[in-house]
Amino acid sequence: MKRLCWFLFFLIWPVLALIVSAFTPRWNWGFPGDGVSDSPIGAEIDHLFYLILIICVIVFIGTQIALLYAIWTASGRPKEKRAWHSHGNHKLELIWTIIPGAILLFIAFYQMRVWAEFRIDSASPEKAQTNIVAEVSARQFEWRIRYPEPGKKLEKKPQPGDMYSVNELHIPAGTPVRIYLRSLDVQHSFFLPTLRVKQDAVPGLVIPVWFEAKKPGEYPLVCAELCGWGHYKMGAKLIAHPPEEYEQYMKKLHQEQYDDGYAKKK
Ligand SMILES: [Cu+2]
Repeated sequence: MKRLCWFLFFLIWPVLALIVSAFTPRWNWGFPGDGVSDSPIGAEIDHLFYLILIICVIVFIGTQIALLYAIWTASGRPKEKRAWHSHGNHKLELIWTIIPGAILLFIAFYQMRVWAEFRIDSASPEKAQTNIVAEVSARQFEWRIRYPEPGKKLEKKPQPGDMYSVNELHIPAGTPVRIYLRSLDVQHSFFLPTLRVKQDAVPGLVIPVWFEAKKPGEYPLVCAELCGWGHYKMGAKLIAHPPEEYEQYMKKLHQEQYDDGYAKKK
């Protein structure tokens, strides 16, 4: 009876894993938003995620079955004969080193094209290299954004006429854009979950990141690195405007931060 109870207890998990992996993608439980239609690399990132998920499920079920087999067969034997010692078995050591190594190598090569598209200039869309819309500086615990003056290019150093905002990143929709990502203190992570974009912000580095919001709308921007007690406060917004509206918004922002302020001071 005891043997059956343990057997059933360990049997529940692989069965649950199978049910969860088979049904949740269809119910859209797994991913936030619709990465496929929101972002140009969304479908490929999701595909990689599912591939790794399938490999993990197969390995998990395989190890659980081995465990069930061991419980079932060993528990009927006398105590001193229950365990089987494999120490020093070179064949086994080779098998369980080569198989995981081969799986990791396969994943490493399989994802190279997507990684290059996201991280390497020559493989990313041309527009993503030139359309630099803002500098995003992470700090405990907010996102500070710097935009160039309308009609000017963003320089790496702040310029007179630059515009600033906090926790709101405005971009034009339907076109690849690039930001310069920095951190002013500790390590943060720039994460647009619905667009499947994640990049660490590292102190001392200026990291270019490109992405595209295919449709206008509001998308969550969060920090994905536990960066201190107020990490939870780094919930911000990415706002993708239709292109004409974006131009107007930038002009309005410039007016608010320069012309109006200047007029009021006078
Ligand atoms: Cu953070």
